[in-house]
Amino acid sequence: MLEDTICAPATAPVNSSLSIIRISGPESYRAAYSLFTSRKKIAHRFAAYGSIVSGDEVIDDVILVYYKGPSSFTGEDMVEIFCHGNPIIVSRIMKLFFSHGVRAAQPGEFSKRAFLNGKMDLTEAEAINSLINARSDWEIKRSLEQMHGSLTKAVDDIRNNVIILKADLEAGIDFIDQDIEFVSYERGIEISESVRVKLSDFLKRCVTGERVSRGVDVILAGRPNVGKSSLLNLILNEERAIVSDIPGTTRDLIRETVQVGGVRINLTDTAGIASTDDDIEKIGIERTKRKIADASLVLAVIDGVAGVTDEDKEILSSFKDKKIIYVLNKVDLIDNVKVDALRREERLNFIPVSAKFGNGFRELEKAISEVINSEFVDYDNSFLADARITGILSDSIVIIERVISLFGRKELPEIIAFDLNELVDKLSEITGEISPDDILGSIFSRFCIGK
Ligand SMILES: Nc1nc2c(ncn2[C@@H]2O[C@H](COP(=O)(O)OP(=O)(O)OP(=O)(O)O)[C@@H](O)[C@H]2O)c(=O)[nH]1
Ligand SMILES: [Mg+2]
Repeated sequence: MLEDTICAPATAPVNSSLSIIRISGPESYRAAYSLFTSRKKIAHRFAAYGSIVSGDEVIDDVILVYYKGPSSFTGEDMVEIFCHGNPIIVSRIMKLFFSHGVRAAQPGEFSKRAFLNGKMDLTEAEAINSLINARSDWEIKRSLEQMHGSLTKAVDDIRNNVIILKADLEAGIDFIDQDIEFVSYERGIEISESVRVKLSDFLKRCVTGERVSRGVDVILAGRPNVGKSSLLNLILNEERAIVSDIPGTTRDLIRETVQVGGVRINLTDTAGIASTDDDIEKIGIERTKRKIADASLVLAVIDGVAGVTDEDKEILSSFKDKKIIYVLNKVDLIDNVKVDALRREERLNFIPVSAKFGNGFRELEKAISEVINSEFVDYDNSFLADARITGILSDSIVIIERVISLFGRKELPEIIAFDLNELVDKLSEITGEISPDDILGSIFSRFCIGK
């Protein structure tokens, strides 16, 4: 346990119905007892109603909950105060606590204490941070799973394999004169190989997770005036881009983030591709082409009234290496017979939409989700890991590859066991069982105050 007692607001400094102030450490109870009118009601996990007072002056009427350590978030004695949501009140209550042996908490200090007191491991603490900062349903789901230990379980599984292999090797060393072999070199290679496969699979799942959480790059492209900006506005559900019947309206790239099918996408509207003498439009078209090259998915927009023109064909042929969804826009101006005819003649599986009236929007959303699902295979099975974790996994793969070659060269078991031990330590860094102070400092300082 740490000696001092810390305090911070757990809610944002805005006017709202409620604010929460958190206090953790050995002085929590005593400070609350001095400042709260219903002091007799202060009991473990009991919501007590009363006032916070400074001498005779009432600062606010609040609900106060006391948690006796170790049954609290941090594992220490804690108090949570639910006051009215005014930053002035929050600040006055905090100042009172500061005059009762309590100091202001650093960012992430509550979570850090929870970690140091064994309430959660590092992956679980980091998951709380990603849950709070999640920008899509997908990220929320992953964060919750990791808060409940999914990443820890995956690490433990691999680490246990390594520990058993190391124990068998060491047992062999102890009984060397009795000629008992606990693990043959061949078996050693086999087990290490399976560990290597598991580690690279783990790393792959982290890399996929990272890509999905950064957002999938989706781009709207096509001839001028086909309705790209109108589609952007429809998907974003706001009038973000200028729409006009003048071809060449959009020149700069317009990038916005939106959730589709529970996943974050970075949607970019572009300049219509055409031959033009306008220098600015030319620059816009150049940018569009570069952007298309980097995109994961292209929404190729075609004007339903004009049908598929030669210019469309030329543009479409330049997307041929890309994942494409063909969008037939302005279907409010044509009938189904024409849509079917176009589909047959052009052999393109269009999604008919009207960006102006919203027809076909659900189908378009569904098509985007389907492509993301197939593109990011197994994305439900990925992890939200940062550079710290992917770095540890890459280092671990280097070590296990070394182990495999040591087994192959029939090195002394002591030497192989030494490397296996290094691997166990490396993997323990993921959950924080072994973690240098500076790493902990850098992880928790990314958290916000009160967390
Ligand atoms: N009737 C109808 N008109 C549409 C539809 N979508 C777009 N329009 C109209 O088509 C014109 C061009 O729309 P924009 O969204 O500006 O087209 P754009 O592809 O972004 O054009 P550029 O930025 O010039 O490349 C505007 O007058 C829109 O109102 C639609 O689904 N139905
Ligand atoms: Mg436009």
